Amino acid sequence: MADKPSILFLALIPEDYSPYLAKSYGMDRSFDMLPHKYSILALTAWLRKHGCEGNYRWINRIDDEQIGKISHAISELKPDAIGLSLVTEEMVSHYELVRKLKESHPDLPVIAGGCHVTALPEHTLTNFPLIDYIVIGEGEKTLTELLKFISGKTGYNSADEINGLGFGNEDGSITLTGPREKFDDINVLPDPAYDLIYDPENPPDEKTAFPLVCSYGCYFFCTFCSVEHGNYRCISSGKLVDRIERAVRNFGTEYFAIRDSFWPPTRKWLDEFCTEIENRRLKIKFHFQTRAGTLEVEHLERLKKIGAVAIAVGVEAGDPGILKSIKKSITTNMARRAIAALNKVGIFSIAFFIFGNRGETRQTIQASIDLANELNPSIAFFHVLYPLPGAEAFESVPDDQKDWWMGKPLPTISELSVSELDSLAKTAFINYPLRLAYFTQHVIGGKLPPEFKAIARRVFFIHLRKNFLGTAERSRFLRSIIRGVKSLIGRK
Ligand code: B12
Ligand code: SF4
Repeated sequence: MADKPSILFLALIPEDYSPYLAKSYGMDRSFDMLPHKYSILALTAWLRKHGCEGNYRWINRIDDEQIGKISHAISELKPDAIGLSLVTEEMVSHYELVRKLKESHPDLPVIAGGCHVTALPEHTLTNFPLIDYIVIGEGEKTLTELLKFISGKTGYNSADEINGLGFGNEDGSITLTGPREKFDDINVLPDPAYDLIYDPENPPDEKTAFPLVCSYGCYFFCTFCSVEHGNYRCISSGKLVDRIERAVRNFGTEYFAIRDSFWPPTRKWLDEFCTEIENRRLKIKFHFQTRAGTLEVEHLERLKKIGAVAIAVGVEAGDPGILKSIKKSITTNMARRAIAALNKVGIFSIAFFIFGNRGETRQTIQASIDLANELNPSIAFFHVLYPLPGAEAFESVPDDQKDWWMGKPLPTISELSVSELDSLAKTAFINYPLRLAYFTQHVIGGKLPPEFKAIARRVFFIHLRKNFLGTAERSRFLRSIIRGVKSLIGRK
C-alpha cells in the first residue's frame, strides 16, 4: 500500500478525441486535454489537500496490452482503490474494464461516482455487482473518508458511518447511507489537478484547448437535463482568472474551453471577469455556452475584445408550447435577441435544438427548423432526445425501457419514433446552412475572426456536398452512376 490513502482513477478515452466542430470542419488546434473528466482533476486536488493521493491512467480500448498497462500502474502505485467517474453512456463499457481488472485484482475495491450512479444507485449496485462502492452526489468529502476507511486510517468501524455512500452487503441487500452535505461555497475547492492530464511527451502549447469548469449545479429545471437543479454555485471571477493566468504561464496555452452548462453566472460576475483579464493583460481566446437572456450586445462586444470567439446557446425548441413544457425558462424572442447579438458582434454563434421532447410532433419540429433558419446562427445542431437517468424526461420512459442505455434501443417519449426523429434531425442539420441568408451572413459577410470564418465556409460547402450526395443517393439512377464512378476511382 502507498503511504497515504490513495486511489487510481481509470477511464476509457476514445483515441484521437476531437470535438465535433473540429473533427468535421477542421480547426487547427490540439484537443488532447479535453476528453478527460474534470471530476477526476477536482477530486484529486481535494484528496491531496486532505492527506490522500489520487493518480490517473486512461486507455483507449480494452485489450491485453492496455489492461497490462493498468496492471503495471497498480503494481507501481499500490492504490487502495480504483475510481471511475461515469456518465450514463459509459456504464457498460467501463464495467467491462472493471470485469477485466477484477480477474487479476479481485480484492482491489472499485469505487464509482458521477451523475449516473447518483441518479440510479440501487440499479447500479444490483446490476453491476463488481462495483464495490458508489459515491452519491458531490464526492470530495465522501471519497476522502472512504479512502481513509478502506486503508484503515480512520476511526470508522464500518462504511455505513460515511454519508453519501452506497454498497452491497454479503446477504445481497444494499446499503445507502445518509445524504452528504453539499458545498455552499465552491471557492473552498483547490485548483484542479491539471498535472494528471499533462503529458510531458506531448506538452500543451498555445494551440491546445485548455478545459475550465467553474460551477456546480444549476439554477434551472430543464426537463431533459440531469444536473442538480436549483443549487447553482460558481467560483469567483478572480479565482477563474488566476487559473487562466497559471495555465498561460505553466502550460503556454492561450485557448480555453469553458465547459460549464452555462456561463457566465451573472452580468456583474462577467464585468469583474473582463476587468481582471484586461488588468492582467492576458491575451487569450475562449469559447463557452450561455443562456439566451444573459448577454446583450454591449457584453458581447467586451467579451470579443478579451478573446471570446464562439458562444453556444441552448435554444432547444421553436414551438412556444414545447419550450414551456420543457421548463427551459426562455422564450423564442430571447433566443432571437441572443443570436442576433452574436451575429452582430461577429462571434461564432452555435444554437442547439432537441427533437423528441414530450408533446413533439412533426409540426413542432418544423417550428424548430423555422426558428433555426430565422435565427441564422453560424451553425445549428439538432439532437434527438436521450432521456437521461436523473432528468425529468426519464420519468416518462416506460418502465420496461428505462435501461435503454444497457445496449437496448433508445426509447421515445414523443409521438414520433426514434428513427423518424433521427432522420428529421439529420436532414435539418445538413440543410440548415444551405440558405442565402446563411451564405451572406457567415460565408461572405459578417465579422467573424478568420479562424471561425473558415469554419463557417466549410460548414456551407461540406453541407452543400452532403446535400447533393444525399439527393443523388436517393435517386436510383444517380446512385448507380455514383457507384460506377467510385469503383472507377477505386473507392468503396
Ligand atoms: C463539462 C461537461 C462535459 C464536457 C467534459 C466531460 C468530461 N469528460 O469531463 C464535455 C463537453 C466533453 C461533455 C461531454 C458529454 N457530456 Co457532459 N457535462 C459536462 C457538465 C457541464 C459539467 C461536468 C463537470 O465537470 N462538473 C464538475 C464536476 C466536478 O462535477 P461532477 O462531474 O458532477 O463530479 C462530482 C460528482 O459527480 C462526484 N463524482 C464524479 N465522478 C466521481 C468518481 C468517483 C470515484 C467519486 C468518488 C465521485 C465522483 O464528485 C465530483 C466532485 O463533487 C455536466 C453538467 C453539470 N453541470 O454537471 C454535463 C453532463 C455530465 N454531461 C452529460 C452528457 C450526456 C454528456 C455527453 C454524453 C454528451 C454527448 N451526447 O456527447 C458527453 C459524454 C462525454 C463523457 N464521456 O464524459 C450529462 C450526463 C447525464 C448522464 N446521466 O449521462 C450531464 C449531467 C449534462 C446533462 N445533459 O444532463 N460534458
Ligand atoms: S439545460 Fe442548462 S439551464 Fe437547463 S437545467 Fe441543464 S444546465 Fe441548467
